[in-house]
Amino acid sequence: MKKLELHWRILLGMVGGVLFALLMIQFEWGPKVVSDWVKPFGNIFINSLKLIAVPLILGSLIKGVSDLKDISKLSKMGGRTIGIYILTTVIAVSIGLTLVNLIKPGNSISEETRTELVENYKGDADSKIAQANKQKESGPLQALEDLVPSNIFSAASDNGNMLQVIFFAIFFGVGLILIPEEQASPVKKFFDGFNEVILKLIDLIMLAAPYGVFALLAALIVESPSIDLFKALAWYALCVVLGLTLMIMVYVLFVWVFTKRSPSFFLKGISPAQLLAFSTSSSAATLPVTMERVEEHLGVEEEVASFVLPIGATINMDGTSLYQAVAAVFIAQAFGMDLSFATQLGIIVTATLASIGSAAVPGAGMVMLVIVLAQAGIPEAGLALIFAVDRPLDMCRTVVNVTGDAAVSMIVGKSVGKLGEPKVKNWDDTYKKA
Ligand code: DAS
Repeated sequence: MKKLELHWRILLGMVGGVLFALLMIQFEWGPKVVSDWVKPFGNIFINSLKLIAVPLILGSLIKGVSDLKDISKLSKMGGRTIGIYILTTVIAVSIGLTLVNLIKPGNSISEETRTELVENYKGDADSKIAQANKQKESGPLQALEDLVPSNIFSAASDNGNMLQVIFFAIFFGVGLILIPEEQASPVKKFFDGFNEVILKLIDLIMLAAPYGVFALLAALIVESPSIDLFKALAWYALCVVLGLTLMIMVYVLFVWVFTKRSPSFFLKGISPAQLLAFSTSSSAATLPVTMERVEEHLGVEEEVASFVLPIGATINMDGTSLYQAVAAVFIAQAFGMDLSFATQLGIIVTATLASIGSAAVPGAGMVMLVIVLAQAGIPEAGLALIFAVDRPLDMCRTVVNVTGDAAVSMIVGKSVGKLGEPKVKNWDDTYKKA
C-alpha cells in the first residue's frame, strides 16, 4: 500500500489519540494507564522539538547572516528585499497579536480546567509565570541588557534566554562576514553541513509526529476531559486562520498598490504554488514551483526571482510569525497569564526573529515557537496544548509564507524595473506546446 503522506498520518494520529482517550476514560484505571504509559511518548516528542530549537537557530541564522555578504554586491535589491520582508513579517505578527487579544481564545477555558492545566504542568508553569511577573517589574532597558549573554551555554540551556542565542548567532555571522574569504569558507561550509543535518533531524522528528500527536492528544483528553479546552482550541485555530486570511489580503493590496497588478492576476498566478505549499507544508519543497509561477505567470524577471525567492523561503515566513504570536498569547491565556504590553512587544521581536530562523520544512514553526515562549516566560508545556492542531495550521501558514515571498518578489521587481508581462498569458498556455 502506498505510504500515506506525513500530514495524513499526523491527522490519523490526532483522530486515533482522541478515540483512544475517549475509550480509556470509560474505565476508572484508564486515565492512569494513559498518564503512565502513553503521555511520556508525547513529552519525548515535545522535548525532541525543544532539543532541536537552539541548534536550528544557530545554524540557520549564522548561515543566513553570513550569506548576506553576496547581497552587499546587490545592495539596492538586497536592501529592499530584506527591508520589505521584515516589514511584512512585523505586519503579520501585529495582525496575529491584535486578533488573539481581541478574540482571547484562551480565556474560554474554565477556572477549574485552568487550575488542572497548571497542576499538570506545575513545574514549568509556575517558574514561567514567576519569570513573566519578574519581567514586569524590571527597568525600561532590561530587555536590551538581557539581549547580550554573559555565557552562551547558559543562554542555550533549558531556562536560558533564546534572544541571547539569536543575538550570538547574528553576532557570529557578522564576524564571519568580516574575516577574509579563505578563512571564512571552511567555517561557512561547516555551517552549511550543520544546517543540512539539523533539517534532517527535523525530518526524523516529524516522522514520529503521528505517534507524538496521538500521545499528546490522548493525555490532553484524559487529564482534562473538559469540552471547554477543545472549544478554546477551536477558537485558537480560527484565530490563526483568520489572521492568515487577512495577511493574504494585505499581500493582494500591496501588489495592487505597488505593481498595479490586479488581485485576480496575482492570485491566479500564484495559486498552484499555494496548493503545493498547502499539501506539503514546506516552503522549500514548493520553491521550484513558486519560482516558475513568479517568472512565467507573474512577470518577474529571472534575475530578481532567483535572488528574492530563495532568501524569502529561508527568512521570510510571515504565516509562521503570525501563528507564533497567536500561539504564544493563546498559551499564556490558557495558563491564566496576562502578558504586559512590553512582553507582547517582545513577542513581535522574537516571533519575527524566530520566523527568520525557522527552516522551510514541515513543523519548523513549531520548533521555533519554543523561542517565543521561552522569551516571554510562557510555559513551554503549553506546546502540548496546541500541537494537536498544529499540522493543519502548518499547511495554512506555509501557503501564506509562499504567497508573501511571491508578493515581495513582484514589488522588488517593479522597484528595480524588472517586472514585465508574464511569459505565459494564462493557464491553458502553460500546457500548450510553445
Ligand atoms: N512549514 C514551514 C514552511 O515550510 C512553516 C512552519 O512550519 O511554520 O514554511
